[in-house]
Amino acid sequence: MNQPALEGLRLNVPAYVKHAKLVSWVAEMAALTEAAEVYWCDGSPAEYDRLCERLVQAGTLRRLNPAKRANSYLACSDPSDVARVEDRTFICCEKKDDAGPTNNWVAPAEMRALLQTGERALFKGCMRGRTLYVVPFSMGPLGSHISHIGVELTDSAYVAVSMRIMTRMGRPALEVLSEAGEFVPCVHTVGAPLEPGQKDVSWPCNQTKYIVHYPETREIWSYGSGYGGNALLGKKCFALRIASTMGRDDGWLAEHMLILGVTSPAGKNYHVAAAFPSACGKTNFAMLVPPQSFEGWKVTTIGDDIAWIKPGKDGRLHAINPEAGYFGVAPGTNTLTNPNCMASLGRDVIFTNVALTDDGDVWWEGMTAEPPAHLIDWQGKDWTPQIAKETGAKASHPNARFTVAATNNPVLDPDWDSTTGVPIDAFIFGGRRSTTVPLVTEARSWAEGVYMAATMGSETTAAAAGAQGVVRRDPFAMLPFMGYHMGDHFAHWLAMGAKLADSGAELPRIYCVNWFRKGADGKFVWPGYGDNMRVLKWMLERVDGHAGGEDNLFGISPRYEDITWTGLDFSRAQYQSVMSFDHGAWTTELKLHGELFDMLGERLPRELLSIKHRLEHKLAN
Ligand code: SAT
Ligand code: MN
Repeated sequence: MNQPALEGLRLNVPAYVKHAKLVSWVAEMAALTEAAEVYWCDGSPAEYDRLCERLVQAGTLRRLNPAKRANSYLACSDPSDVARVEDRTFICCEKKDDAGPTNNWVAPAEMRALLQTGERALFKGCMRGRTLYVVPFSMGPLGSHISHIGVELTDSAYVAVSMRIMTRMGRPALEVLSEAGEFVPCVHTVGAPLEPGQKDVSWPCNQTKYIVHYPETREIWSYGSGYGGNALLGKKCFALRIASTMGRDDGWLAEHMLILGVTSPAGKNYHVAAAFPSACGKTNFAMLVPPQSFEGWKVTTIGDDIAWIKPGKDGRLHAINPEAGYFGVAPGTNTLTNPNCMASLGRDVIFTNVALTDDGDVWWEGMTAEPPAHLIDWQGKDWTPQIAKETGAKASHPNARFTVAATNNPVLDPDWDSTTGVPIDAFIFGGRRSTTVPLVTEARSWAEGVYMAATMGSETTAAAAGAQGVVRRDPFAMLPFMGYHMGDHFAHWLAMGAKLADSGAELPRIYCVNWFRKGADGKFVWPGYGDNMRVLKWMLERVDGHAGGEDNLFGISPRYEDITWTGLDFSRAQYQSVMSFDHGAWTTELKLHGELFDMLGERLPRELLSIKHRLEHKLAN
């Protein structure tokens, strides 16, 4: 340990902290990063208010008009720090082969030299002049057997307050940890040390970024970014990349899935988990309002982004939402697309990279049909509809986000905090595809469902830095979030299914959906949003064994008459255009499945290859 740096640095350990290993790790990290002081977050409301006030003083947050958005703030990031950086994200396991071809890999020793131990290691002195916040958190309901504890050390107060919204953060998490409990250590720095007398900027960050995972030792190290999944380490880094490897080792699943509850008019409860890539409408689907004609049907939210799923005592798969808040995409959200979300955003919200109105409220593209006459855009510049027309300037960044507690959601499921989780009836996998993939298909077996999930493709969005609208394979919507070899993940799903089936349990059904087919006019054909309830209802009727359907190439799809159409004018011709199979498009599609399979090589389960051969054979006939 670097003794001179520790001189004069008090660790400020609260009396309630009893975990010796945690304290010594914090001491070690404080020495490495040369933080000016250490502060332990207790997660109290008073602390949240204090840290927010400090961020207002620093210019990171702006307090919004309390008459419009009570206790809410706007943060505007550095223009270079606006999304996850997939090319700077690394899985550092001992063997390259275990990370697989879909991950960036660096040997742990090499990465540790770069970040921690080398002469010019990036974390050495990276918190000079800043406070190191100790942020203990529980992913999942406190004390649940499916939950796990993490501790994030960060030099960003914005991260600390965001973690309070997004997780069960503070003293209660340490109480679960007790004296010797296991936790995932997460170290985060914006990578912008302050020299004595140096003035801070409102969004400190570094052009150099590293989002690093060591799955074998279950550690996370993040350098240079203060934004979203790069910095709120409980989310993608822990709850998906590290947790997926924990799940592989210990017989459970960590998935990029929303979880919703459905209650039928007869009062029957169902639970569905659905995987979609980032910015493809998971939050909207999780808060869906059934159409007016679906009287008596109710949808409730358990989670909007991540599911941890474990076999329960009853042999069924039970899911929890490891998070306690939503970090959702703002643009496009409005009272028609997601009224429950809009209702959640009235108070206690941190908005990031949306626009500021002249009366101290927020606005984003799509919030209202008519934009305000004048705004300050997310980069602090004047914005008017005229300027937008001339320059194409967006008032809010396309990946602008809101951070809000789940408890603000008016349709939060009563079981959202249940320590035993909710039993899953169906899995849904969906990509954003303007062509080729039909509205909905049910897999004929668990293995065919795994095949659907494995070969999913989606057009890229603004949630990640890089080109947008390009179709890429996004298996299980986990491409950017897998902590190990993708082929092994397919095998893990097949093995989980086989084990559950052996125990005599009823397996969840698996569906593939695509809300995003476009017509010749370039517009979406399917109305989506609340009308997705029509598709959901068909699925649940299938689960109950009393809905019709017909075989298509890769599963069973509803016929026009199998869907409830009351209250929607959607013709057979329109239906045909979202359900149709194009022979040429599917020939290409299967070739692309083949490219993915070739890339995964030896670790691709043979079972998926035989399913592909069967599909090719069917297509040829
Ligand atoms: O920035 S996050 O990774 O949290 C959001 C997303 O891409 O889903
Ligand atoms: Mn996500």
